[in-house]
Amino acid sequence: MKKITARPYSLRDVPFHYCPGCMHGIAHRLVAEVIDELGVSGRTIGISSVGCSVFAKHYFNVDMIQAAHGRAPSIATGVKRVLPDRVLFTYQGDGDLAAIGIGDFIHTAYRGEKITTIFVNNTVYGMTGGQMAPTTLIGQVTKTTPFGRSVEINGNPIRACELIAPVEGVVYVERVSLHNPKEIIKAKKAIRKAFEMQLNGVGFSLVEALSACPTNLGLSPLEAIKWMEEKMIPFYPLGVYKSPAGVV
Ligand SMILES: Cc1ncc(C[n+]2csc(CCOP(=O)(O)OP(=O)(O)O)c2C)c(N)n1
Ligand code: SF4
Repeated sequence: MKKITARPYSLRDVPFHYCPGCMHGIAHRLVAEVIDELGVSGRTIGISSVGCSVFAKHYFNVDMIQAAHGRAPSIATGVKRVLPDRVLFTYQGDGDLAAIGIGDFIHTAYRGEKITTIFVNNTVYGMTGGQMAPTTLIGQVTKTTPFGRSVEINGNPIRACELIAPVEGVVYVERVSLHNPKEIIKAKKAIRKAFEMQLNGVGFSLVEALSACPTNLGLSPLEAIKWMEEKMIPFYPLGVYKSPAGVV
């Protein structure tokens, strides 16, 4: 019988702890497949952040370091500078990257560090029970915004791709979504390109993957996918925000 799919070598055979409908597991698999395809599992170091993906270190079959909240890009910077032949990626949620870690993220981008950031944006703090994140949509109800996020009180959501795409030293920025198979295929291509940029020594690369947190949205997995299509993607448009000439 022809084998058409298998667990990637770079993903351990350990059950995920994620809730039904969570897309962290999809993102993990895509990253693992790309690491396998590029043949770099032996020299890849991932930095897991603080959030629901804190256990990413148990799932990826590559060397992993656990960062304190928001500090993953700074740790990746240090490791990459000491071991420049390694492939460094950070795996961060939106609370981690865009709240306490926004300084580390922006300075890493401005320094043009040759690392790759995988940023899973689900518009809430998943792990800690659904508080407002910097990415929470205007009007979105969360534990700490029971009347919906208000621009007057809470300010505007942060769009990470748009924020760092213009920065020199940032070479590749793409926003993808994990809500259906077609978009998941595109997401994998984006992750692969981001890793390739690093392997070619060009500069900082970012892939923002839109994702759902059905648990904290209070929706079923299918309802959460619909919510992403109707509310999230219009606010966070998908596409390539920066890419070197000739790279499509
Ligand atoms: C300095 C610090 N502040 C706050 C926390 C509490 N905390 C842990 S995870 C988390 C939310 C992470 O959410 P996000 O990055 O969006 O990831 P998700 O769980 O949604 O995947 C928070 C606030 C912490 N551990 N350390
Ligand atoms: S709380 Fe949300 S982000 Fe965390 S595992 Fe559950 S669905 Fe995923």
